[in-house]
Amino acid sequence: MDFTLSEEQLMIQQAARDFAQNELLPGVIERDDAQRFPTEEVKKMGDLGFLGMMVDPKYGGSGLDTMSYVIAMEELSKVDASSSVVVSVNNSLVCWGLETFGNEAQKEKYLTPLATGEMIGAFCLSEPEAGSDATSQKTTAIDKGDHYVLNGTKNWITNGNSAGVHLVIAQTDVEKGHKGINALIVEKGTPGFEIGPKENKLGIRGSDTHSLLFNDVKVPKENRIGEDGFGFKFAMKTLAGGRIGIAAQALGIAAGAYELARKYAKERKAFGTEIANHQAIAFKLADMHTQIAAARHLVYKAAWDKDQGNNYDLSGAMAKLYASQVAMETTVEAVQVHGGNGFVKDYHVERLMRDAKITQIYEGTSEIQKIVISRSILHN
Ligand code: COS
Repeated sequence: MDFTLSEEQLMIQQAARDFAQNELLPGVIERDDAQRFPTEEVKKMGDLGFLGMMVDPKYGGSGLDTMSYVIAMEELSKVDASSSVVVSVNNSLVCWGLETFGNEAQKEKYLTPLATGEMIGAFCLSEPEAGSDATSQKTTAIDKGDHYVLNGTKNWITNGNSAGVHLVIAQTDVEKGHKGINALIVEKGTPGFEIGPKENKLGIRGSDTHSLLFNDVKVPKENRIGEDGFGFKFAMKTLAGGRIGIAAQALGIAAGAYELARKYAKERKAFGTEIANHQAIAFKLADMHTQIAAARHLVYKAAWDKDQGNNYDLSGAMAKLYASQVAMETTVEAVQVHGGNGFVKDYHVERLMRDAKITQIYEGTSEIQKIVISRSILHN
């Protein structure tokens, strides 16, 4: 196993770093404050190929590996997790799901505009009573021959209002339990499909999180992904890869906070010297650096597993569990290193601390990751 980055991966890392510094950083505080979606920034990321990184070039993607994707996610997330979550959802949940399990007609119609950033996608699994308990879907997709009729509510949907296409998980046959669930491609604007109010969130406030309401929405049968009843497996397999993207996001948030804390500690003086010369601060930086390095190895290992064609349920869950914990701990300590300045918005670390929290919740809470990990180590 060799984690030395290739020339190409180093170029991608530099391109993502430059984009984050030049395009994301200038408005990031203001977007967070105003809860404004990064529309222009997402468009530019599409132009640069960040929205369909792993998609085959014949569908407009960049044709890169998962390693390149996590490297880019880390760099973007150091600065703006509200923008990087768009990258993560579009790449891992929407494009990957469609490319891996969609048919040729679905790929031609939807994957190309999604991979190029002409439009973005959303992944709609969570419901008011089915977040972690994902098999308890209350949204129904009743089979009417050549179409399904969709009814129900989805909650906390990232890109909820901005997405042009939604992958919606719904129950067709209650008797069959999770084997009666389908995944449907639903276009924004379909009659009966309403976007609910925007959520007012603790973190990733620039991202666009909504509930979605489906009221007798007609979805053509050709928009079902995979065989009848494949929807739950689709969601699980897709989320397993999504977790690697969120682990990389958590890693980036931690690394971004650490870099700010390190710089600040070398500039700020107290008791006649830079605070980095006080062991109380130096040891915090040592801990952060060590934990981030460990998190990065787990993230790279999960990405490597995916690129090798190995099963990545376990390595992805471990990467997400640990990197999100490191994101939380590092950002809290980065605020502490900044003292009073850490508590005000201009220094960025308070935003990173707020943004870190969601990485322990979405695409499977830390408790869900522990279910996945413990089942894997106990039952295999
Ligand atoms: N890949 C493929 N199939 C999977 C899978 C995976 N990673 N994980 C589970 N499955 C399959 C199982 O094999 C089972 O199918 P079979 O009965 O054919 O064997 C089916 O899915 C149901 O699995 P299970 O019986 O383990 O379901 P549980 O209700 O116990 O729940 C967890 C499993 C907890 C892992 C699942 O509900 C989960 O991941 N929940 C969190 C969902 C989530 O991330 N929500 C956030 C929403 S997106 S922001």
